[in-house]
Amino acid sequence: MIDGKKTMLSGMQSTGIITLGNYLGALKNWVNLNEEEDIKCFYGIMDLHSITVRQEPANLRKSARTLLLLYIAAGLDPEKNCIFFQSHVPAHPQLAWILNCYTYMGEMNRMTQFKDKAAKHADNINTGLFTYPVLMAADILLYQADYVPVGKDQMQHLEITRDIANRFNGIYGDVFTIPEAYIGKSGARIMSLQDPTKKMSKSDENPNATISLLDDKDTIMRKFKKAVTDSDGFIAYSDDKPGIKNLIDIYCAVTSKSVDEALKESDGMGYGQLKEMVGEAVVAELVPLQERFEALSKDKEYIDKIIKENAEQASYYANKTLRKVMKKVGFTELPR
Ligand code: AQP
Repeated sequence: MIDGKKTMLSGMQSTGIITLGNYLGALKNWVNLNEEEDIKCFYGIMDLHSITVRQEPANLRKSARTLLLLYIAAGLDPEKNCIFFQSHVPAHPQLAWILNCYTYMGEMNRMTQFKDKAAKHADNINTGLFTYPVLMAADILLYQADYVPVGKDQMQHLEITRDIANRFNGIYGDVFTIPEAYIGKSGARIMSLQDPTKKMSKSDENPNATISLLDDKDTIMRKFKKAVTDSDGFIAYSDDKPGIKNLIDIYCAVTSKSVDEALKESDGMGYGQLKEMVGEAVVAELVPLQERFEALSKDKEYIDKIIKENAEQASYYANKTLRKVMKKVGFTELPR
């Protein structure tokens, strides 16, 4: 709770350009929250999380700024919401260190995302990758978040955040708000266009598997044309047909139509026509966003101002919580 409003925190890692999956599963839902006057929203550009995987410095810098621009171009209002770079608020790693000391190895060992990510980056299984759920807990708890919008894949992280917060509160009194999952209107889970049994991920090495938010019209249409489907030759919405199901899910998430409506519209179509219909809907959604992105890219002064003001705002709230935590733990206050 901040200034009498419930608070919400979310964010994305700034690692490459975000995908249609990140957009439909998260960002588009956040934009809908603009309307909720009684929720104060914090959105992080989670660059500290990005370095759990080796990053080229210039790319990391560029990805982080691009992500900020995409947040705004998609419709997040930076005057109303606090949109900040995680690395600009040192309270994040400071609280994460403290919380590390209140988190058990056994708990971390149970994190399925660590297993997945470790398998993906077998040459660099660093301790940051292992403990990043604790940094995520710090991200959430610093802003006393009441809500965290989560997909199924993130539920385990919210659970551990709640466990750590409850443990800490149990020792020191009510320091942290215990966050709850916020279930948005559409919880679309978008799958890879090349392997529809796997989620669409910005780090996928096959560029045809993902739609990047900055892909141009021809690239989007070409990628949909190449999307893997099946050899049945008929359109149905079923788990047995993950490629077709994914195309329909994308269409519904982009147009806000129901599955029934999508099936009616695609009645009698071949797979090629369905892919074209979905591709065109995605283009219609992304082109205006890309135009806003282009315009924002040219306004360095405005973006710099947003970065600075929001870093100050985020730090103000985060430091308030951190000071309380440090006092409770027993650290010596700096004499004034
Ligand atoms: N395919 C997806 N469908 C729906 N939602 C998705 N999200 C990610 N992929 C899909 C949601 O996007 C938000 C930001 O995710 P993140 O950047 O913190 O990390 P992630 O979940 O690991 O996303 P990626 O794209 O798979 O990143 P990489 O490849 O870097 O690991 C989250 O809310 C997530 O649920």
